[in-house]
Amino acid sequence: MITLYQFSSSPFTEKVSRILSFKGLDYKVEEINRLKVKQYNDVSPFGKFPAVDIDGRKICDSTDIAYALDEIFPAKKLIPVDDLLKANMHIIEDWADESLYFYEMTMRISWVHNAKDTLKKVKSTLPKLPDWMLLKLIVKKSRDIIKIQGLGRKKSEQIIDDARRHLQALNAILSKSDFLIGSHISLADIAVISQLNCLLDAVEIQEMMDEFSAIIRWISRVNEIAPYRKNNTHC
Ligand SMILES: N[C@@H](CCC(=O)N[C@@H](CS)C(=O)NCC(=O)O)C(=O)O
Repeated sequence: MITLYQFSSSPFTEKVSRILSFKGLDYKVEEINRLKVKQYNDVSPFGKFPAVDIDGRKICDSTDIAYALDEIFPAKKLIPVDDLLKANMHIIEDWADESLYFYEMTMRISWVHNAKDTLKKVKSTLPKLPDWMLLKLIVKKSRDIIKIQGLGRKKSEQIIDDARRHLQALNAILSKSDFLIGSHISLADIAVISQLNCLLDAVEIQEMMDEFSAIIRWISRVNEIAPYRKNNTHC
């Protein structure tokens, strides 16, 4: 039995959900109340989610979860066996998790005009407060984080240019190849699409997507093989 402990609004939840669906695994979802994170210390001692319980084995961090799932359920692997492919996969996965993540946080959550729409999607993971208060809360929290991280100190035009450069790089790879690493889907594709899907909530990203036809075709390809099932079994 697999339980996924999640904040449904998180790109890392989407990443784990896509891995589970790619592998054809059934699982139960437990949505975490952000005010009660401490109650889940046994599954996530760092208080970050997603985390999973696989037959009593508790794992947090989407990367560790991915490696564990490949080890326990090796029939359909997402981590290449070849050392060079695995190294390239690791670098792209880490770039998605540690760089693209802050672009989605900045553009989709800290920019108020996008955050208003994002709020509708993320409300279920937040305390029950009036919308105006929630909006203020998510914008402030994300701004505090990205200010320390650095992106929050850049002008919005610079951030949009950075994001466009990231998408140009992806599009260049995907113009030559069906997947980001080699000829098969890997954890790199799943990590990137999960961040990109959140980035797509930002109107500035939506507006530039017609420049990136190879990315659009790749999104359909990955969605087919490793779909994001937003609400699995809620308990
Ligand atoms: N490296 C972690 C990142 C997970 C992460 O940052 N999750 C965020 C939600 S998007 C979280 O739990 N934030 C709560 C907090 O930082 O207190 C992973 O890959 O799972």
